[in-house]
Amino acid sequence: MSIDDHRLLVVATDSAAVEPIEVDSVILNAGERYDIVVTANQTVGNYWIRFWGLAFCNRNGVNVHQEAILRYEDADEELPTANNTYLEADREGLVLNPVGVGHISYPENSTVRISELTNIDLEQAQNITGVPDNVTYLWYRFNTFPSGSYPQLFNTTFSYPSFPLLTQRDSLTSEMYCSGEVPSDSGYCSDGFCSCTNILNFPLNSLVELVIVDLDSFSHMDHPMHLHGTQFHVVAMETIQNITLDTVKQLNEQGGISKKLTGSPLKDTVSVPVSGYAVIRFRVTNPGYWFFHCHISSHAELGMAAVFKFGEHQEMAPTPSNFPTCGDWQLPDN
Ligand SMILES: [Cu+2]
Repeated sequence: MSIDDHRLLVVATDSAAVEPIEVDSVILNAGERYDIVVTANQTVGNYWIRFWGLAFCNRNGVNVHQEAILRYEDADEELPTANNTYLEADREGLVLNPVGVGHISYPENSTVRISELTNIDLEQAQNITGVPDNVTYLWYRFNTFPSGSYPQLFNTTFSYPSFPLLTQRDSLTSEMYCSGEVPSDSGYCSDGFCSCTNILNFPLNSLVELVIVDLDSFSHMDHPMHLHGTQFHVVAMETIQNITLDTVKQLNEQGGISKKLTGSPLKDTVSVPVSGYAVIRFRVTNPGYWFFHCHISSHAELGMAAVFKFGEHQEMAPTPSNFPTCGDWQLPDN
């Protein structure tokens, strides 16, 4: 997203203030939000506000673009004179939140990654310093089966539970879900395709470090991973050539990932670098079952998701008495 002849002062993302940073364009992956301030300091006139589709919106000759008009007071009611083609929207200069690093060539020093932003929202900031109580490597890739290609966390497709986990948690039994990596000879897999309701446990008040790793060599896209129930700090992100899970694990265990543990930006959706990783940290304070998923709707629909269980059942808000349950709705007589 960019505005002709104007720069964008980004002041917040995903509802948390950041140290203002002036850029020429910002890339919004699915689910992300940015607050920007625009100074109308140009000649009175009309200027294109340009939206340039990437990933799915820039494939097989599909070049989605859209424009709006920034019209100054006293400007004529006419269209801006500049062309408004797809390629015209490729704004030069500094871009915040680049996608496809390693696949799209950006000029040197022309990108700012989210992890380089600085949080100034002290009210929402979490204390994430110290040794995490829990370090989880959450990795994904596309896997191809006779029925098609699936973006899978832990080589496993999330299957949606048949009832809401929070309000009907007493009905949940251990054979209804899996947790993390699933053995390929388990009952959740057949012909190499694994599917289950994946629930990861995080104790209340624990400090979690989640290392989200993209092992994909199929789609070359940055997946916007979105967590419900809490914001998180994005403390590091990087692109790695010939990435493997072990490389990232070793790097992290040997202290080879430099992390911003104070002042790192708060987000609820992080665009994970393709063939790379994002390290996020958060403090578990909001008991419940919370959905974690790729915010590209088709990927979430295909099961690129997991559920985070924060705290134990008795620590979660009680279900109101007579609360509706799945399947108890009756068709009215008429
Ligand atoms: Cu995705």
